[in-house]
This record gives sequence, structure tokens and C-alpha cells, in this order.
Amino acid sequence: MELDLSGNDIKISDDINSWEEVNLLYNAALKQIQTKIEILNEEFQEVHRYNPIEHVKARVKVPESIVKKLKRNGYESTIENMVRYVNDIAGIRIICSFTSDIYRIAEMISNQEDIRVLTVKDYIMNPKQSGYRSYHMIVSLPVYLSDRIVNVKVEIQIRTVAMDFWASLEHKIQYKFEGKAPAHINSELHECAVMVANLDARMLSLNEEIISVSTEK
Ligand code: 0O2
Repeated sequence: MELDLSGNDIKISDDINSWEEVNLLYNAALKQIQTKIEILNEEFQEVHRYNPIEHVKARVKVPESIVKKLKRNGYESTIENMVRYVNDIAGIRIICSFTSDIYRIAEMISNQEDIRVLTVKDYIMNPKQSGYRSYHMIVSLPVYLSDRIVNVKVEIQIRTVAMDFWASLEHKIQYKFEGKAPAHINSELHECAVMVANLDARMLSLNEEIISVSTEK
């Protein structure tokens, strides 16, 4: 039997009706995707003598945050609504050194045969109004249980170390001010985001120069 927790065509059987079940499935999906990313990174290291990934963080969203998100979007707190409307119950964040690594990693993930890319949001090409930059993908992948296969959604955020530094500070500030930070702080944060984008571009071009010198030798 194959169940689909990945799109609009959701068939939630009677046996997926508890948070524990949902938690198990999303944790399993995260473990699988983490292993895939580790393998891709090791293969890349083997072939190109270079690690595109600095580190990876994974988490299952806590029930309180899921309920808050549902409420914010006007949905009742049911298991069905969680699975249907909350795309980031399972979230993984991949941190790399250079902007070019982001697209390389995204492509390697999309090329995996059992991963289906549902949506892509490129906040690097199109930064958010806040200045936020990152590459987001919602993917689905099959989790194999003893009696069935369940397709589970995972949100993947890919960003550079510098983008991550900015995003975590901005997140802390917005949390502190409950999303209503004073205008001068928001504008300072926006300026910092532009500086981060420039820094990323300069570091990338420096790295490309280093690579071209070492391949000439
Ligand atoms: P948390 O606590 O990080 O989990 P969707 O999730 O697709 O239903 P949305 O908002 O359209 O809703 O998705 P989007 O734009 O892809 O953003 C999802 C996540 O990206 C957020 O999760 C944040 O982690 C991050 N993010 C988006 N915008 C910003 C920003 O301006 N600043 C920072 N620091 N992070 C951002 P959550 O659910 O908001 O929260």
C-alpha cells in the first residue's frame, strides 16, 4: 500500500491519526535525506577533492509551532491539516561556503531518483523584503514501513555560512520584538544583508581565482 503525505492528493488512513505516527514518519524522512546528503558530500570530496557542505542541521517542528502556523493561516489543528498545509514539519538546513555550492547541492538533490521536488523558492535571486537570502526546496521522498510506503514532505533550506549568520541573528531579533522590530533595526538588518551578499560574491570570486591558480600549476 502506498500513502501520499506529499501533495494535495492526501489519503490519510485510520492508522495515521496520531502525532506519534506523524513524528515517526517525518523523523524517518529526515534520517534518509541526511544520509543521502552525507553520501553526496563524500562522493563530491572523492571526485573533486572538495567538501561543498560545511554542516547540516535537521529538526522536526515542535507541535506548538505547527499549531501556531496552522492558526496563523486559519486552519484547525488536525493531523490532516498539519500534513496538508505545513510544509516544514521536517526541515533540514544545509550550510555551505559559497553561493555556487548552493546550486550544486540543489541539483545533486533534485537528481536523486526517489526525490520529487514539489516547490523551489530562490531567495538568493529574489531576496525577501527583510533582506533574507536562502534557497528553499520542498521535496517528497518515500519512507518504507513494514506494511506500506509513505511519501513524506521535507523542507530543505540551503544557504552559505554568511547567509546563515544573518538569518539566525535576524530571527533572534524578530523573536525578541515579536515580529515588530523598530524601523531603524529593520533597515540596519537590511543593510547588513546587502553587505553579506557582497561578502559572498567577493569570497566566491576569490575562491575561483585560487582554483584557477592551483589548476594552472
Ligand atoms: P521557523 O521557526 O524557522 O520554522 P511555508 O513554510 O512555505 O508554508 P512561507 O513563509 O511562504 O511558508 O515559506 P518560506 O518563505 O519558504 O519560509 C519558510 C522558512 O524560511 C521560515 O520558517 C524561516 O525558517 C525561513 N525564513 C523565511 N523568511 C525569513 C526571514 O525573513 N528571516 C529569517 N531569519 N528566516 C526566514 P518559519 O515557519 O517562519 O519559522
